[in-house]
Amino acid sequence: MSKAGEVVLLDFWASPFCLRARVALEEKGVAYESREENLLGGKSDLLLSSNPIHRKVPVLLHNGLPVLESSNIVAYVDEAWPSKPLLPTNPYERAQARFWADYIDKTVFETGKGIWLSKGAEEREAAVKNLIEVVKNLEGALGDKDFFGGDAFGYVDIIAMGPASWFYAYEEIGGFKLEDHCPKFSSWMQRCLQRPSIAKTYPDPEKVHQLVVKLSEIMG
Ligand code: GS8
Repeated sequence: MSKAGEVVLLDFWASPFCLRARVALEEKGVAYESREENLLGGKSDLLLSSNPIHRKVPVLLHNGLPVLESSNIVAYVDEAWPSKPLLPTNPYERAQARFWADYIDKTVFETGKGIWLSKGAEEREAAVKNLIEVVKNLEGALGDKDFFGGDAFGYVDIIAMGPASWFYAYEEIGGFKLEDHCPKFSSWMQRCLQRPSIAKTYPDPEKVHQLVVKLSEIMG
């Protein structure tokens, strides 16, 4: 056991939210055990007892204490293992980072859902347009920087890479290429994909695509 104690992640391979937790732990070099949850077939008692309100993954258990909600987990990991900070130290920059994380949380996954739950070409095109609008706003925040935080990969990059891991599925289902509309965001994604913390934890885009198609059949 490491000095920091036992770290367990209640995980799901394709979850954009679990990806955030895995990347944060990898960035900090924290040894952890990933326990894969069976979200469709039956959640573990540990998941239900540690997240009785939402009953969702990810749950980070640090010495048995549950930390909930992916953005909160990333911020917790940053505080509990303070070397190589993910959030900026300047209060204004921290507020900006939290603003964009909140914007991403409120928009990207839901807007993407509009694509895979759309019925017919018209609805699908409108949903694609909505997602592109959201990503264009993110491109505005990125500006000409390499990462959302500037030169260094940080908090907002982790938050944004979560839902971005489903973009290949959205492109396949929505019949568009994000790169054609948001080239800066696409380059940022490519840069992030080269980071060892992401390369090690990122789900296979084609498998995610197959899962999203299955989900759209179940939920559509
Ligand atoms: C969302 C977690 C979530 O939706 C966070 O952690 O940021 N706001 C939360 N988790 C999903 C898996 S990913 O789509 C989940 O656990 N779903 C199970 C269920 O809804 O029963």
